[in-house]
Amino acid sequence: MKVKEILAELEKKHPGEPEYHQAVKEVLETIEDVYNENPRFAKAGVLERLVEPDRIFTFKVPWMDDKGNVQVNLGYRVQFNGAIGPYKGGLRFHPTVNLSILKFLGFEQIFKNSLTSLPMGGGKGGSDFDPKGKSENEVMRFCQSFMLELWKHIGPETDVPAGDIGVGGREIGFLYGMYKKLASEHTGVLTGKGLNWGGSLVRPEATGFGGIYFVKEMLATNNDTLQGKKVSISGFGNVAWGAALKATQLGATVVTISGPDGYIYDPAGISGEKIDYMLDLRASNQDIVEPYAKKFAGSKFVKGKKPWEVKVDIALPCATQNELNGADAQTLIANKVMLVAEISNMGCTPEAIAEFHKNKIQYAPGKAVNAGGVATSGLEMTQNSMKLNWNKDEVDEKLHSIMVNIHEACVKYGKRADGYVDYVKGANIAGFLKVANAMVDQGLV
Ligand code: 2IT
Repeated sequence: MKVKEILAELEKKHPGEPEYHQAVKEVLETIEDVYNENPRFAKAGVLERLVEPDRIFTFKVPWMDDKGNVQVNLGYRVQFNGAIGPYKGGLRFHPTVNLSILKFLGFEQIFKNSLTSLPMGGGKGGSDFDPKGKSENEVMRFCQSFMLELWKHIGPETDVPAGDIGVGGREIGFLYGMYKKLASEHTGVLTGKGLNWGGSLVRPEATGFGGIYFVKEMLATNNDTLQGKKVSISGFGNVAWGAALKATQLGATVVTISGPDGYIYDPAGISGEKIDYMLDLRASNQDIVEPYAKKFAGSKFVKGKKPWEVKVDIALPCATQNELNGADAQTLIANKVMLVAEISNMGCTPEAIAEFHKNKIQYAPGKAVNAGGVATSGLEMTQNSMKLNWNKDEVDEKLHSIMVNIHEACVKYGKRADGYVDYVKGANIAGFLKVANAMVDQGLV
């Protein structure tokens, strides 16, 4: 196959997009064998078409701050691949957002959504808007201006955005309100909506819960469980919160969370009111975790460091891309980590993944582990279409069985002769096959 040529071509055509190249490289290298075994993929130019988004919208987002000053941000929506369903994926509001980041996220989303077994294509969007320190009115004015442009390109059967970093229930509310006003309709055009206006139970918890259900399955392959395990988590947002909640429920002790300012080490375990406090920390819009150590005795704040230096059984990156590098992986391995599962998107660098594989550490990538978030978004879309609401147990059961199925698919395509499971390969092949076959079936479009 021409993996090398396709990558070289991509780097030439789109220079300065390292995260995007990283995501594409990982997928192409792991699907090479199945691609070569199916000549119909090459004949249909599947890879050449798959690596380019269907289309990208870029727009200006002007808004006025509380002091009356005009501010201008950039807005984007990347509609990456719609072979198996409407484009689906989150919106990220963060100062680091650029096309490389959104194209990597949109590309990953194609395979993640395919793995959920629900009919959703891949997309992603967002803005370089920084929510840190902004007032609620400023956030609202920004969201309204953003939607004033985005609404032309989305719809419940076309493209269904949701949240990501910097976009939670509050932002989805402001975005939805503006969409509804412009389109004159109440419809499932966004997911992560409030419970009283079309949202689904369990969606807020879903990414973290799904991640822990997946970890449970990984452990079960070695007849092990979460009971008594020491767990480190990075981040302190929605994903970290859901993961801490479920891991604790299943008997693990979560000893860290982190922010851009450093990490919290709490040997007694982050449970109960401490997990609730994560929501207060996030709502304060300060993007720091230090106040946790002042509030809870026995915990400490470690300034400017990542939590991967703490000795644990299980490490769960829950913050952002490339947050765990080769040196971090070596530290974890020296400290006898048994399992690493990304609940953030592309949380580990290629060097870190290589360390885990070399040392036969159980490791699974974000596109499999964190698929519970978008899967539950898919369940929200189903409920919106049927105009009814499932109860908590119904949604949670569906989420659980989706995660068990994703794990099974990873094992099916990723198990090596010695029994070690390459979850990267397994997830990429399982996700790819469905999309590639759909693209071939639908002709050159
Ligand atoms: O990365 C992700 O899968 C998300 N941010 C959730 C996307 C969604 O449409 O629920």
